[in-house]
Amino acid sequence: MRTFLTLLGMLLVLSGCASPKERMTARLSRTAEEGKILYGHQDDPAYGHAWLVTDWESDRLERSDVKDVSGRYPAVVGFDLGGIELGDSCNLDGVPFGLMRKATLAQLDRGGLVTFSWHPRNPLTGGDAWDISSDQVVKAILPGGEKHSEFQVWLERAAAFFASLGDAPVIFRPWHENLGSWFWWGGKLCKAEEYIALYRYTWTFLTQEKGLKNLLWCYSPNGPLPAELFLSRYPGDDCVDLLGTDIYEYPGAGESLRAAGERYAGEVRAMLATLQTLGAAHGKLICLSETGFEGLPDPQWWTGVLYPAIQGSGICYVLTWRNAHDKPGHFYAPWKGFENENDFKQFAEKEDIILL
Ligand code: BMA
Repeated sequence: MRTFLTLLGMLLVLSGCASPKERMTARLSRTAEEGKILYGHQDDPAYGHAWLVTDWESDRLERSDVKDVSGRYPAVVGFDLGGIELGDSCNLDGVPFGLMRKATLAQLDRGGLVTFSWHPRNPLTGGDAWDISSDQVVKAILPGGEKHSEFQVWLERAAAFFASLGDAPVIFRPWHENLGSWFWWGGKLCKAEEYIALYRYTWTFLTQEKGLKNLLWCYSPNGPLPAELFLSRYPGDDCVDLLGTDIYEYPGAGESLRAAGERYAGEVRAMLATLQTLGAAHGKLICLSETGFEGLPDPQWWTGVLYPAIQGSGICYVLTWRNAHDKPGHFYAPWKGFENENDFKQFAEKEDIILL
C-alpha cells in the first residue's frame, strides 16, 4: 500500500500538480522506503541547555544544541501550541509564537520538517492540560456542550496560527498520548466515541471550515500498546496521515540502566512493528513522535539503545523531547560539553539517520 502511495506521490510530484502537503508526504514516504530516519528535537531553535533566544525578531535563530554537538541541525523540529488557545503570545514553556513561525519557515527552507503538538489548558476547569479532575471536559467542548463555543474560539486561534504559515506543510498531532490518563482528553477521562468526535471535530474545523490544506495529521497515542488498543480510539483514515507513538525510557525502582535500556528498546521495537503493520494496512506513514531518556544517564543511549530500537523500523522520523533552558536536568538531547556527546555524534553519523 505504501509503495503504491509513494508511486502515486512521485507521479503527482513529477507532473507538477502536487500540493505542498502531497510533496512533503511523498518525500517522507521515500525517506521511509529508503530505510532512512529523520532525527528531530523539540524546541531546538528556541532554547537549549542553559541558553535561550531572548529577541527572536532580530535573532537569526541559528543556535541549536544538536548543531553545537554534531555540526548539523535536526531534520525535524517540534513545537508546542499550548497557550495559543488563550491568545497568549508565548506558549506554556515561554516560546513566542512569532519565533515558532519564523523558525518553522526557516526549517522548511533548510529542507527540514516541523511538527506541532498541543498542550492546551483545561477548558472546563481553567487548569492546565494535566488537570484530570473532571471526566466531563471532552463532552463539554463537543457540539451541544456547555463549553463548545469557547472551544471553537480556541480552535480559531490555533487555525489562525497555521494559516499564518501560508502554504508551508507541517505535521499537527493534536490530542496525543490519549490512551494514558494524564491529560484531560486521556483514556479514563472520556469515552472512545467522545475522543474520536473531538479529533474529528478538530480536523473538520481546521481543514473544512478554515480550509487548512497543508497539515499532515498525526495520531499518536502513548505506547507501547497492542494494535487493538491503538485502534480503539483511532479517528479514521480520512483524518490521519501519520501513525505515531510516544514512548520514553523510565528505569523502574532498582532497575539497572542496562535492563531499562533493553526493556525500552524492546517496547519501541514491538510498538513500531505494530505501527508498520497498521501503516501498511491503512496506507499511512509511521513515526516515533516523541521519545527520550531524561538527562541521558546512559552513556551509550544513542548508539546502544535508541539506534538498535529504530533501525529498519520503517519510521520516517524520530523526535526527542526538549532541552529546558531553566531546568538543568530536563534535557533529552546532548549539548556542547555534555560528557557523552560523542555517542550522539556517532548516532548522527549513521548512514540511515538524517540531520541537516
Ligand atoms: C513536558 C515537560 C514540561 C513541558 C511540557 C510541554 O513533557 O517538558 O516541562 O511544559 O512537556 O512542552
